[in-house]
Amino acid sequence: MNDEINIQELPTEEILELMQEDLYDGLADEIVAEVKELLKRGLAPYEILSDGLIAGMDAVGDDFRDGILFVPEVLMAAKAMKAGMEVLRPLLAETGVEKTGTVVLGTVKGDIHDIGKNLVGMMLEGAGFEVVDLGTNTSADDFLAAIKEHNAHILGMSALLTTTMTYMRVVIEALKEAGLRERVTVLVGGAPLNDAFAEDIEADAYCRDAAIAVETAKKYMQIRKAE
Ligand code: B1M
Repeated sequence: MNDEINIQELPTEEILELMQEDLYDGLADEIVAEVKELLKRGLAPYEILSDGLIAGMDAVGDDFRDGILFVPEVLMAAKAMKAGMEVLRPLLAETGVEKTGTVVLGTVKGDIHDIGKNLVGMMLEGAGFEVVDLGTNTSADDFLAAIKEHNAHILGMSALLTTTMTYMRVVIEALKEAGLRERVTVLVGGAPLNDAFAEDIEADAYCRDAAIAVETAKKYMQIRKAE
């Protein structure tokens, strides 16, 4: 607990370090106060995300893998992360730019990890995309129905487990069968993926993080417009 710490007196670097510890300890109120303090100091929202929240979540992931943390603690950390992201959401999504295109986004079937996917959605909205977020545990049928209903330009799929990333191939095969594959750009992301996997399942691109997802989505929209 950092009850006695007055964050206003701490240098920015130390607040970022404290954020990583508080995220690890699942302290949502403290995370919210720290995010607000850093914004007051003029830090860019994306910097707070990567150097504070995501860095903290990386440490959680390492200790989860090594059996030091268990699901309840990781859930607390995820809750604290989401609380911090909620403060940043309007800033990441605030641009007022013209709609760039429509993205159907979801975490694939069998997988309930949604923090990275939510971040990608927020950043895409910030870049002017309309985002149809299908949530987690999304089946191929649900992806296809949403693509048709919203006339989507891009399908974004997220998977955090080696056991669920393979479902992306199932979705891409279903797109082909439905005659939709040429119509939609498929972008995939999530910690266990890489370029080779994306190529193997015939996705258009692998996106290592949310910023790259936005960059890649914009690039494909430009290619479409040029065609
Ligand atoms: Co899970 N979990 N988890 N977990 N969990 C991992 C993924 C794991 C790597 C932990 C570990 O062992 N080190 C491991 C997977 C191992 C593997 O498959 N090889 C694991 C495991 C094993 C499990 C369970 C099976 C544990 C169990 O029950 N025994 C279970 C599975 C449940 C299920 O899905 N069926 C499980 C459960 C959970 C919680 C529910 C407790 C919780 C999820 C809460 C939630 O999301 N609401 C959780 C968490 C939090 C994690 C870790 C610690 C953190 C994930 C995260 O949010 N990262 C994770 C360890 C890790 O990744 N280091 C772990 C922060 C986030 C911002 O990053 O999601 O990578 P990330 O997103 C990035 C990029 O990847 C990219 O951009 C994002 C932003 O920059 N990106 C995209 C992601 N999706 C994209 C989509 C795109 C583009 C880019 O579309 C265009």
